[in-house]
Amino acid sequence: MSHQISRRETLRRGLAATSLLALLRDLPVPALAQGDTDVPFTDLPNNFNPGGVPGAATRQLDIRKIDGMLTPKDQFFTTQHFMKPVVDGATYKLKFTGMVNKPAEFSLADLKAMKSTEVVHGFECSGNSPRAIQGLASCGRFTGVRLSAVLKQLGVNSKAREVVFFGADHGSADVAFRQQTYKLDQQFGRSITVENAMKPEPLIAYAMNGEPLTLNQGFPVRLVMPGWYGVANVKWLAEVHLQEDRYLGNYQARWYRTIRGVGGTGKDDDPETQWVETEVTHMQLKSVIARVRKSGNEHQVLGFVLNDGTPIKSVEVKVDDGPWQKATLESANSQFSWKLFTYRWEGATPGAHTLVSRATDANGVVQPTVAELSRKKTFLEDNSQFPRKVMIA
Ligand SMILES: Nc1nc2c(c(=O)[nH]1)N[C@H]1C(S)=C(S)[C@@H](COP(=O)(O)O)O[C@H]1N2
Ligand SMILES: [Mo]
Repeated sequence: MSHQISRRETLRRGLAATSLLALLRDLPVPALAQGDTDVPFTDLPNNFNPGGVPGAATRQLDIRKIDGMLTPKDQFFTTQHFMKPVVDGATYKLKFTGMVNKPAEFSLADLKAMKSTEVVHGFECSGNSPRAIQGLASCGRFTGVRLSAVLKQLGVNSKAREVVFFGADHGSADVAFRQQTYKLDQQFGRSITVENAMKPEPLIAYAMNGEPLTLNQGFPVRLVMPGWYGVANVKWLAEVHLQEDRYLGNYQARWYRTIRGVGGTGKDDDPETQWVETEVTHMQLKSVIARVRKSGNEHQVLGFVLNDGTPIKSVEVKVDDGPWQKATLESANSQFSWKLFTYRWEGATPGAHTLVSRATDANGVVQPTVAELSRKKTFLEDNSQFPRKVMIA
């Protein structure tokens, strides 16, 4: 944690008792001044958010409300495949099974007694897109135990290659085998390689933004995979199972894959085109303009970047047919947070305008345009540039 962030933390804690906190929450974004107004987007509805209905099946974040690094728990996006399981924290046990030298069970108290680590983790559902007004994304500060520390403590059999994470949730789902589709009860499960499990990032998390996880967030315990798409972050974590074979569960092998055309013409039956199928793992580089604010005679554009944790080289904003202009990355950003950026839009003239952003990472990867992404068949991992229309009064 940088000196700056810990200073912010101190400040935040010091203010905790005052009503100022709501305004200053984690502070990365210039605070709203009196008389500031939001410039409405004219391309997509401005009332899309189903609202913070407690216990609702899914919830999108209204990205126009982003005003700080951390998304409050009652706004944090949420989605899942089945009914949310209500787990009793008092009797909860997290099981480690399969190819560990010492299979074990941990209560919530056991986990909380172990050395804790924090990570600010911004992530999106791999199905997030313009259609969802990019509202299947949020950022939280998660607290938990390093998965690698627990695995080292239990000892991993040298033949183990996969670590499978099962949620407590299950339900009936279509499971396809060749021409046959079965309706089978499925427990939600995802896997990663032992190599990835031994990295320092994966966290067995029991808190977000300093409070216990909510039901939506996977109470009492979830896996946190910084830099990975939402689906890898298994909620209501019940069992961690180590095995030698690849895990081929429905939500690992079939539901979360991407098909892209490489070479040739890209026509479906073109023998020169190679159709490459990949798993949904790390987040693809994406930037999104979330809100536009009018402050006096100036306009301020605010947005966020999501990616796999590679440092960001630049974020640029383009107004209408103008040149790409550098946006400013906020100092509170960290490796796995979403990266907030602002852009001062000077000389905005009355009338309709189009704004779009693009991110470039330190490896030279540039966020693609819609056209550049057209060779991706399946809808997941849509990280295309997202133009927005606004009307300046
Ligand atoms: N147990 C369980 N974990 C799950 C899921 C699920 O259906 N069951 N859905 C995944 C998907 S697809 C996403 S996008 C994220 C959403 O996390 P959130 O609700 O905390 O935003 O949870 C992931 N973890
Ligand atoms: Mo998702």
